[in-house]
Amino acid sequence: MQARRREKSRAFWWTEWISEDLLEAYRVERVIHESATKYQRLAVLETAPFGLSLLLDGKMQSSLLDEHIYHETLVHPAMALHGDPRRVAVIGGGEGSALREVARWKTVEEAYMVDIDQEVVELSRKYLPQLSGSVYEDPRVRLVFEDGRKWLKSQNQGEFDVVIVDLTDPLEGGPSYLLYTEEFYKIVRSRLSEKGVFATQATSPVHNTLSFQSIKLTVSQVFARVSELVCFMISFSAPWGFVYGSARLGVGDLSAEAVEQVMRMAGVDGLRFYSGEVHRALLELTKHYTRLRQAPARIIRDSSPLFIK
Ligand code: SPD
Repeated sequence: MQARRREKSRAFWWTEWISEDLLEAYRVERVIHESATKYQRLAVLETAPFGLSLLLDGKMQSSLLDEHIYHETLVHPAMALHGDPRRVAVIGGGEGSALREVARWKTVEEAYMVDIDQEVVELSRKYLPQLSGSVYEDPRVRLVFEDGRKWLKSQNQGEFDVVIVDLTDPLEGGPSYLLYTEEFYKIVRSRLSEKGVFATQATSPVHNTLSFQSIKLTVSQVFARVSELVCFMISFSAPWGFVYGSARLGVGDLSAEAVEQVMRMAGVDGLRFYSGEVHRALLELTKHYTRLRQAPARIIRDSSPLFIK
């Protein structure tokens, strides 16, 4: 009892802006690690509601409670839309979870993960090894520490089947806001093969409405077909949006059976959230969430980036 009381007394409340109208507080049991990398502030916290968690610039990125919901929804619909992804690039995604999901596809021959911040990758491996699992031992995996936009630009045209963009939110002064612009999406499209598919995290359609709608509008300037999915992220305290771009198909064109079949053919297993049925359920929820709040949207450009709080 005595020990439990002492333990509790070290706990404190962490506050995090969800939007400029919403500040959240959650209990932190223990700070495992805190440092400033070359690009951002990094914290690994044992939180009471979400378990062990990685935060960048004060914002939740991945918690053991539900990171699989985010990463499975980001990666698998894009891979399923392509159907036979062989060369895949993850831009960002430093804790390794998106790469872990890509590697479930046996069709994949080469999977790049390109993160500007080597320290995020190293500290995640040290303090949150559950997130990357054994993915860095996979011979198909290539790790690159470089600005994702610069790196993608240096690749050949039509090189990738799927490009997954797994970033921190577009924060003013942060390392990722120039990877939400029309100029960046043009680079992505040109490095995708004809049937290539692109997926990006797209902030919350409910709490960051202008940002979500603007990301969608900006992607639609570049890709013929743009679609979206929303899932509820417990540790972000928000419904969370993902936008997919391609030449032809959108996520709404995939039936539950088609998703199951393509994943079976590709030997995908071990998923904890996503399935054909969940895909269809998310489409229904997405309509609901995106109807809840509407906002004007604008095209995001390098010269007029968009920031959230
Ligand atoms: N509000 C937090 C949003 C974080 C989005 N990116 C998470 C990246 C995890 N790989």
